[in-house]
Amino acid sequence: MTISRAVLLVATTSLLCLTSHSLFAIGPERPNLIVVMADDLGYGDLSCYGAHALKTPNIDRLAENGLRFTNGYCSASTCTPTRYSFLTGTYAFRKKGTGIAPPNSPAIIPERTETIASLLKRAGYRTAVIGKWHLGLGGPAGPDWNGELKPGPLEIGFDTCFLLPTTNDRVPQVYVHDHRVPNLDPADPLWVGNEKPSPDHPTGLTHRDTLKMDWSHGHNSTIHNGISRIGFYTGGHAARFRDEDLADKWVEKSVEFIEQHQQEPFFLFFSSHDIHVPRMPHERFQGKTKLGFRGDAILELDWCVGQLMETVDRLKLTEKTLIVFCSDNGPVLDDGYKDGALEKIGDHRAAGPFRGGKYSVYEGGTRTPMITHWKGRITPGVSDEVVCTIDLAASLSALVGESIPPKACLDSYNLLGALLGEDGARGRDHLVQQDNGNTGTLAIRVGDWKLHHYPRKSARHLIVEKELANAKVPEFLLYNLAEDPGEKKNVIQEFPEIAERLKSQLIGIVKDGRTRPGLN
Ligand code: NG6
Ligand code: CA
Repeated sequence: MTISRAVLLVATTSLLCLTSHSLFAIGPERPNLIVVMADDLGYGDLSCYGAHALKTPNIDRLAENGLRFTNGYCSASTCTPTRYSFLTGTYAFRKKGTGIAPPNSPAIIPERTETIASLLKRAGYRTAVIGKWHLGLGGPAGPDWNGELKPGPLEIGFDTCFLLPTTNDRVPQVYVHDHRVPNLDPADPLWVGNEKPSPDHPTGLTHRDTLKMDWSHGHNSTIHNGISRIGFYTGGHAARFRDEDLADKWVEKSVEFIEQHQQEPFFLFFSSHDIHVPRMPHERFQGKTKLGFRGDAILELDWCVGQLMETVDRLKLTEKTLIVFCSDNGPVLDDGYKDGALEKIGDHRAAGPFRGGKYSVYEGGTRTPMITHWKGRITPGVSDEVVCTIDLAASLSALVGESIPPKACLDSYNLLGALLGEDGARGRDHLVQQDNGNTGTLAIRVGDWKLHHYPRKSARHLIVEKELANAKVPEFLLYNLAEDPGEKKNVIQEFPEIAERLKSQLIGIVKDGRTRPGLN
C-alpha cells in the first residue's frame, strides 16, 4: 500500500469513527429506554387487542403510534421466570430456583451477572427498576429486612431501585429503596417468616370476617390493610404501604427518575404490580369498569402508561425515547381472592383467542400484549413477527452498540429490526415457552407448529381448564397455530415427523445450554 493510500485509509476510517461516534453521542440511536412490564395481563385485556368491556386509551395511543405485535411473548407463564429471563437474557429453565419466589427468597440472580441493566449501564445509561421485583434479595440467608438488602438490583446493573420486593400478595407490604426499607422505625423491627409468630397473631383464618377482601385459596396468613397474604410478618408499621397507593408511587418515583436524567440516556424498567392479586386499585379507579377490580386495575395500569408518556412529552423526549410495553405472563381470574373477576367476566376474553393462561404453556400463558413506540423512528403499524421479552437484552444492547460477552444472555436474540418494524426484518424462527420453575413443562414453537412437553411429574400443570382437570395427560401434544390458534386439536397422530423434529429441536436446546446465535 502506498503512503498516500494509507493516509487516505486512516483519514477515512477516523472520519467514519468520528461520524458514528458523534451519531451515537447525540443522535437518535441512543434513545432513552422505558420497558413497562404489566403483571398477569392477558392478550385480550386491552382495547387495542380487541377488548370491548373496557377502554385503555393510553396504551391504545401507544399502539396506534407504535408497533403492536400479534406474536409477542413473555418466556414463562409465571412472574419470576419471565423476569429472570427478561433481565438475564437466558431461559429460566436453565437455572434451578427460578420458580415463583417466596417472601424470604435470597437474590436469584447472582451478583455481577450480566443483565440488560448492566449492559446498558456499561453503554453509559442511567438505569433504574421501579415497581415489582420478585427475584429475591440478599445473600444465601435471605433478606435482612432491617439492614442492608444486598445483593439485589444494584448488584446486577441498576443504579437505583424503588421496589415492591416480592409480590403484593406476599409479605411484607413495604417498599425497598436501593438497599433499605425506607421509613423503618428501629424500635419496630420487621420480622418475616413462614410460621405464625405467636398463637394470637391475627390471620385470614382467625379474623376472616374482618377482611375487606376475602381470600379463595391460599392467602390466609398475616393481615395487612384488611387483606390477608401469603406468609407472616410483624413490625415495620411505619414503613408499610397501602395497596391502593402503589401505582401512584411507581409513577411518582419514575417521573422523578426521568426528570433527573433527562439530559442523559436512561433505562427505566417500570415494573407494574397491576393487575396481580390482591387487585386493589386506587379508590379513583374502583368501580369504573363492569369487570370488577380486575378491570379497574387495568384502568390503573393504563393511567400509569399515560403518565409516563406525558412526562416524556413534557420533557420533549418523545422522539428520543423507545417505550416497550409487555406483560410477565398471561391472565388468571381467581388467583386466590374473591374480587369478582370470575363472576363479572361476561364475554370479556382475558387471553383473547388463546387457550389457557397464567401457569400454562398454552398460548394464553405466554402470548401477551407487546408494543414498541418510538416517535419518528418506528412506523406505526401491526407486526406478526415472533418476538419475546427475553430478546430485549440482546436487541437493546445492539441498539446502543454494546456487545454481549460470550457467556451472557444465552438465549437472547437480537431482533432489533423486527422490534423497530424495519422492512424485511424477521422475528424468531423458534421459541421455547415454560410454565413456572423447574417442572420441566416446556413448549416449543417453530413457525406455525407448537409442541407441548409434559414430563410425567408435572402433568398437573396442564390443569388450566376444568374439563382437563382429571384428564390423562399425554407426554407430548402438537398443534398448528395457523389453523388452530386456540390449540384445541392435538394433531400429533397426523404429523408424527413434525412432532419428532420439534422434539429433537427442544431436546437439543435444553442440552446445548444456549441458543444465542453467533457463538461457538
Ligand atoms: C401462587 C399464588 C398466586 C400468585 C402466584 C405468583 C396461591 C394459592 N397462589 O402460588 O396467588 O401469587 O403464586 O404469581 O398462593 S406471579 O405472577 O408473581 O408469578
Ligand atoms: Ca405475573
